[in-house]
Amino acid sequence: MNTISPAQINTLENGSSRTCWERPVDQLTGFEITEEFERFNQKYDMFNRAVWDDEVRSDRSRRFFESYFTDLAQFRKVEGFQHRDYALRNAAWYIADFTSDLLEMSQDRKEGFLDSYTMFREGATRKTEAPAEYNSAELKRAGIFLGADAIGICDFDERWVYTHNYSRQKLTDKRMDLPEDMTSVVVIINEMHHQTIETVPSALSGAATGQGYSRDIIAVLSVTQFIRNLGYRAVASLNDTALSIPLAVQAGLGQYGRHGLLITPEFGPRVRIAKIFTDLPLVPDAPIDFGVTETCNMCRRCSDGCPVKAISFGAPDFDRHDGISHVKGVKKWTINAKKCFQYWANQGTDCSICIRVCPYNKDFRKRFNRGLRWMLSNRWRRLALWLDRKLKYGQRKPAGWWWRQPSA
Ligand code: B12
Ligand code: SF4
Ligand code: SF4
Repeated sequence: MNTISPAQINTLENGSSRTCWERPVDQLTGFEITEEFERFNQKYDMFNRAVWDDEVRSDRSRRFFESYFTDLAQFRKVEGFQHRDYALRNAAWYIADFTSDLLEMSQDRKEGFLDSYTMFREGATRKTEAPAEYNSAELKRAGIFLGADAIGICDFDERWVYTHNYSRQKLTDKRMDLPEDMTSVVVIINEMHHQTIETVPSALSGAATGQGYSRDIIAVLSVTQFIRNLGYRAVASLNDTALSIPLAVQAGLGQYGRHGLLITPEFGPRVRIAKIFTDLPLVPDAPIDFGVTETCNMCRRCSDGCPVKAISFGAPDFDRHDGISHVKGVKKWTINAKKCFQYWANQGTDCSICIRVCPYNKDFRKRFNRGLRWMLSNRWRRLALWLDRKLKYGQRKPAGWWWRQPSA
């Protein structure tokens, strides 16, 4: 197991009273964590600041959230932001919204989106007794069957667990429901729709976000219930409870990109991530390296493409922009989250331009695209990036183009 508590590390090193947050797994992922590190409180992420912090909350941000639930007629404007686009976006979000609204009034629970899920059936009273290797293989087979597009496993790592979740109803910190003795994290990936994301910025591309969430929820709830049916504890989580990206990297699902997102070999950054905390004995996967860091060192497509220049052009650093919305003591590329969210609020839907333009955002069922991905992993990288531009990958397509496509 890779997890060592901070106290153990202090004893191992020089007996200093400072907490050292490094873990053996960091040698495999390349993560650089200093003693400044503090676990993050969900209250300070942009979605939550938009409900309590006047620096982020505005009429526009209120209208942005309302647009997911109100009469859409007011949005009949330019292409991609018309009535039909919002209608599809909000329909794609429907399953996510449905689960998230389930217990809001009765139990101060916003199940899902920014809360942990609690709606499971009792599991088995007797535990299966299979070895960890078998459990891992069977969990992955079951997970793909239950709707996940990819699954990885890492050891439980408390660094990425929030100190608190946040109650958007009471505007207070909320107790974490996570038991302290979870041993593993199962990370689930679901692909987002390629063509609608080619139309971003648009409300239509927001349908890919909503559909990704809805599919992710079906997979994460089903896999969680599967583990409980094996007799073990399992806590399902979408955006709540912990930071998904470092867990996904540790679980071998991909690498971290300049745009601050996980890049997977199968779908690039065009994925949604969910995770399950469990005590089912499992074998962790090894982190992978397919050349993403070297590509990002050469490429600036996301930094150039971001309309509000929220993505760094420089090397990874400890910069936290306005401070409170970013984790402390981690060397990484960090987007300016306030600028990003304000852009969403201004345009009335979410954005994924940084996903659209990324050279890893391709349909890798096509052989030619697999060839480009191969080139991005080796000395042909520069040529691959040149071809990517030359062949106009990542260019915006009009939403009308998608609506006119023949139905598959
Ligand atoms: C809040 C939030 C946002 C905020 C910004 C974050 C913030 N600071 O408030 C806003 C609303 C602006 C936003 C925007 C987007 N988001 Co967002 N967001 C989240 C959410 C719910 C919480 C993250 C958080 O607490 N951040 C606060 C602090 C920790 O931020 P930070 O220090 O800048 O760290 C960020 C990264 O550097 C990384 N990170 C954190 N710690 C560490 C440590 C190491 C070692 C490394 C390598 C990375 C890393 O994760 C953080 C992501 O915000 C996560 C879900 C989750 N629980 O992880 C989804 C999530 C990260 N978002 C996601 C996506 C896809 C998007 C968007 C593309 C929007 C869209 N259309 O879906 C954009 C992309 C913007 C960008 N380039 O990053 C996906 C990422 C998928 C992927 N491929 O990686 C997630 C995982 C949601 C999901 N269910 O899939 N998001
Ligand atoms: S989501 Fe849009 S605004 Fe935010 S960082 Fe990506 S490109 Fe920039
Ligand atoms: S667009 Fe280029 S720099 Fe940005 S994450 Fe993708 S590969 Fe890296």
